[in-house]
Amino acid sequence: MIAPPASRAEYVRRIRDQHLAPLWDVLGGLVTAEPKTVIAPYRWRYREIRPTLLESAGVITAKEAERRVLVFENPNLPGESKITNSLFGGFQLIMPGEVAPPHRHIQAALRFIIEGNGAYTLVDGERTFMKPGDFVITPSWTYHDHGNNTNDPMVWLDGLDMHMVRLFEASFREGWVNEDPIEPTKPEYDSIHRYGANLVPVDHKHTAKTSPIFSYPYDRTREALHAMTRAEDPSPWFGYKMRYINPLTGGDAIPTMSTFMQLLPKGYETKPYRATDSTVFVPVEGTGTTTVGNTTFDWEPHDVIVVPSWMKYTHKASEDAVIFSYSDRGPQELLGFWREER
Ligand code: GTQ
Repeated sequence: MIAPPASRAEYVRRIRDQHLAPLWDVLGGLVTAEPKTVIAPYRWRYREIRPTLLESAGVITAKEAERRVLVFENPNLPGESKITNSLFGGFQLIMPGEVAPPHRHIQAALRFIIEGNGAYTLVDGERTFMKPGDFVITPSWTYHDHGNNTNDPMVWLDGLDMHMVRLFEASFREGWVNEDPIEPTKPEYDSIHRYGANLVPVDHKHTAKTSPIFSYPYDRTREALHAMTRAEDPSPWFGYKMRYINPLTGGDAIPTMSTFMQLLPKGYETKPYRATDSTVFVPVEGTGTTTVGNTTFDWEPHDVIVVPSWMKYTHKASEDAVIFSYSDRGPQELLGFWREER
């Protein structure tokens, strides 16, 4: 028999030397009865941050920066490059004549186009030209660069799954042979022509986890939403809401991040809703308000709003509004974590 310790506190102090700790002191904080979020609800106003973003062009070139991005830092997590606990968000700026040099990484990226018209991102040898409202993907481990041959600055939202990759300590990154732009090896829009017409090349073997389509242009998304408004009543919780999918699997376009676009008719107010996926909303058209807990944010196009996990929220549209959003719902669903309450 081992003699009982002098006290619990003495015991706990002693086991620390063996790199052991008592679960009974931390269990309540680890296995909570409901989701506890560290994320603050927040809203960035594009009107306020746009001058700051454009100013960055005078601070550093896209080439020097590799990616000239202003990172959205959740106010509760300064210095962590997190817009939510699992997601990265930032606004990337490419000025006329600039190229952001080629590289590839395990981290997948989504691009949601904010401002400018006609700069390109090249993914896997294929150039996609970007317009506001387009949703563009960069699958894991595909070489990509971005270039702007237009006369205007180009701005898009970057969403990356880098904090999930970091959690698993699974990051790899490689530069291209040099910093020059990659020469396209495929025709422009090849992927959307090949896979975006409810057709698939007969010999295609689907092995990639990510959508074979690199660009989901806004005009098609918008048309789909408006068609829904003519066919049915809005959902009390979402208005008219669509999820971007990989047409070969029916799953998310990017397996680690879910992406959505929704339409709220003028005057429409959604009923309180919450889910375990902290979500980033980016209005594209219209104005309105989002209430999260007891905070109400008014918004207009290109603002960025964060709604934390399991906090009740409602959206209200003052005019017909279209809102893009992204979250970690997909990976939560795959792992069996995701829940919602209507
Ligand atoms: O465009 O490849 O916002 O690698 C952060 C890391 C964008 C990109 C970001 C990146 C990129």
